[in-house]
Amino acid sequence: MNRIITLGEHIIQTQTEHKYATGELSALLSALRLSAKVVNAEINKAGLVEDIMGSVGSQNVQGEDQQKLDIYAHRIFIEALEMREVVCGVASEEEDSFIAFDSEKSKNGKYVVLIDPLDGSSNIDVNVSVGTIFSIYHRKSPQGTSATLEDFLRPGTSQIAAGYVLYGSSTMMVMTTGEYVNGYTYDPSTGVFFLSHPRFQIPKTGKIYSINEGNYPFFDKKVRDYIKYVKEDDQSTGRPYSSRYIGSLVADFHRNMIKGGIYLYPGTTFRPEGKLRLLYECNPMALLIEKAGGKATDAHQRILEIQPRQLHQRCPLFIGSADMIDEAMGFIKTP
Ligand code: P6P
Repeated sequence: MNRIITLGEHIIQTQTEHKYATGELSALLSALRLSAKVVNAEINKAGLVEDIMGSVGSQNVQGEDQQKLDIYAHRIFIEALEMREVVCGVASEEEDSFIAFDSEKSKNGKYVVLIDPLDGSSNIDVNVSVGTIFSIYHRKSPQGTSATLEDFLRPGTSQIAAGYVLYGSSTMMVMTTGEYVNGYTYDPSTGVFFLSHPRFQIPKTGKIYSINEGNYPFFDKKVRDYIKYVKEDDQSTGRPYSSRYIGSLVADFHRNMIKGGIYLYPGTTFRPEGKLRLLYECNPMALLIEKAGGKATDAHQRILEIQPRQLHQRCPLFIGSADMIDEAMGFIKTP
């Protein structure tokens, strides 16, 4: 029988391979692991406990209705990260500005975290999978001082770790802290994440495309030409492809990681920059996909090379199997 490795053991095992590891990143990842378990328990009660369903009547900086569980998840992750005192600050989708932790120990923390605490949360009321997405950097500002905006406005190539939690038919944590992407499946009977997908690789190609075709009239002609192409009847190239769109980035991304596929959230005439946020959605997913052998682009450059200007800036996202991205960029690439 294969030795079962828990997430905690695997963090220690992979971290001790780094000769300068001090255990602080392990403590940070442990805070994310704990928060994922707590949020998972609450999500699984949605529908049973009236007061956690629906929206709170406020909107986040994106102008999106904040769901009760959005705020709950945000609070759980922020508090867990602050408690560990290895992070000097956090930027969250649910807060207009970044949060600089003010304890002396936190100010000495080496890391900053950017997070979408509950992505796809509008799906909770209809029992569809949702997720948490996180991105971790070494701070730029000197230890012993408060976090600054420059700690967060970083290209994705500088991430030292990134990952997501998928609260789905089973709850999984998928992350990279170095060379590989590893997937861990949660066992609710023991309250433990176990390594289930070591050294995750996305298939080089696939036959699934994920896009909200309801926006078709508002896409650039290049995107519309690509969508027409994937729907043509040409068995020699395996077309038409299958359309799969859950409306939850983490769920669509995870399915494509396993089966191969492409996820597209292009710009539109009413929102040329697209909907997804660069820092805590596109960058972490782009790091994961490249480490897993796939590609991620805004149709002009690698997502990871975009130099951020604002905390909540959006960017178009084309992400998935390398050959499918290349095929799509044959239609969509912009100079
Ligand atoms: P649309 C959820 O709000 C999200 O940020 C992603 O998780 C998801 O892929 C996308 O937006 C869905 O957007 O416009 O298709 O409803």
